[in-house]
Amino acid sequence: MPHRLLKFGVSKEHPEPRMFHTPAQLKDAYDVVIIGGGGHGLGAAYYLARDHGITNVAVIEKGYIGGGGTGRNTAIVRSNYLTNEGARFYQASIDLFQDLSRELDLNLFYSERGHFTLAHSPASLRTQRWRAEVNKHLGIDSEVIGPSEVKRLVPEIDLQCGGHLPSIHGALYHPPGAVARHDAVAWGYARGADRAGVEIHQQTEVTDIEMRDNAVVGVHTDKGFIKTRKVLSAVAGWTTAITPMVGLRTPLTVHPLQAAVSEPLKPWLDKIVVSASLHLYVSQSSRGELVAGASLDPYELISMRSTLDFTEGVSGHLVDLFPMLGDIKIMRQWAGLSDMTPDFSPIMGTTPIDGFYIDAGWGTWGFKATPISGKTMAATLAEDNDHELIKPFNLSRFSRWQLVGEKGAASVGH
Ligand code: PYC
Repeated sequence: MPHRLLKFGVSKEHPEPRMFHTPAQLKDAYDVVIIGGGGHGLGAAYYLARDHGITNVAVIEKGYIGGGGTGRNTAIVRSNYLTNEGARFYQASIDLFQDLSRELDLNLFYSERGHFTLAHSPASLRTQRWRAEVNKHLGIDSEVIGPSEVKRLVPEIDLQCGGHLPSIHGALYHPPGAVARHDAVAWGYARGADRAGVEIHQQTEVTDIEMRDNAVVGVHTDKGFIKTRKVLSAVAGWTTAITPMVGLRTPLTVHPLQAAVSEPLKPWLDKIVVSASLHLYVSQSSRGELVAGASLDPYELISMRSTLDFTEGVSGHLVDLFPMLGDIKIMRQWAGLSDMTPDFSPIMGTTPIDGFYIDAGWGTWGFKATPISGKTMAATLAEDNDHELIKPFNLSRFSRWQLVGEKGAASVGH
């Protein structure tokens, strides 16, 4: 054990600086209040300070930072989307992710693996071709490969899926697909924002938003009232608790999404494998655990309880795809909340309420958008104008019927 680590372990003090400060109390007023201390809220705070010099900012988090969707996903990063709007947006996120460990001076364990979306039918292969064409057009590395190439790149896979399901016809292969340490992304943004002067208030709950003449004038919390003219709601699965405070209607529905990790295994899977037909995505973490998830629980519910039904399904499908996993143990499982939109794209930007901005609709694709959502929401708040990249995702698209249909690029059937 390194001497420094041993000294730290036996010391009664904590000689290392904390990741960020815990302010004793709220100030009377801030230029911006961000509701939600997940990756998106903290990212927005960080880029408000870095790109726009706005540091009189409070991030209000009712639990602990990164304790919501940021810490409950399977940490997959990819940009192989179906629409121009989606693919450009997520590619901009990858561009930021690739340099983020250096930028935040924190190892985010960003690891490019290559991402396979398996096709179990000719129809599914056609969708993957379409995605590949959109991707190539935008300079994103994606191509359709046949079953023998899948087998060459992932030799452990059973192309016949144990004979229980349609065999694998091919895959969309996306080499830049990656995984990252999700908690570290929240911590890195929190530390960067804190160093710039942003205040992070954990264990503080927003109870109401004060408005006058259709404009935000303040935020009520369980620790007191704050004056502010700009509020960003970045609370993903809790959005439907915040939007009624300003009388805003959204088409969001909230479903639980579950995931699990296995006991640690020797490294054998260096790719990310997704099968919509099997409702499965899996990668191997740097600790050797298989990290696997499924589709949404098929009912609307605001609950983060795990179910045995999920464990049985995910385990069975893992064995269908990789028969040698029959004896491994599932070590942990958990659930998060997915705020789903009808078109599977996010809701971002300005709203009809002056000073109220929204970052929601993150469904099952929020983690991969963390850096670009932080950056574009910061620009939108600073300029009170939707950033170019997020214009297509404005809430008003639902009343204009200009949806950005990304269902075909969701990892699993929902
Ligand atoms: O969209 O990449 C994805 C994803 C992974 C897990 C759930 N969704």
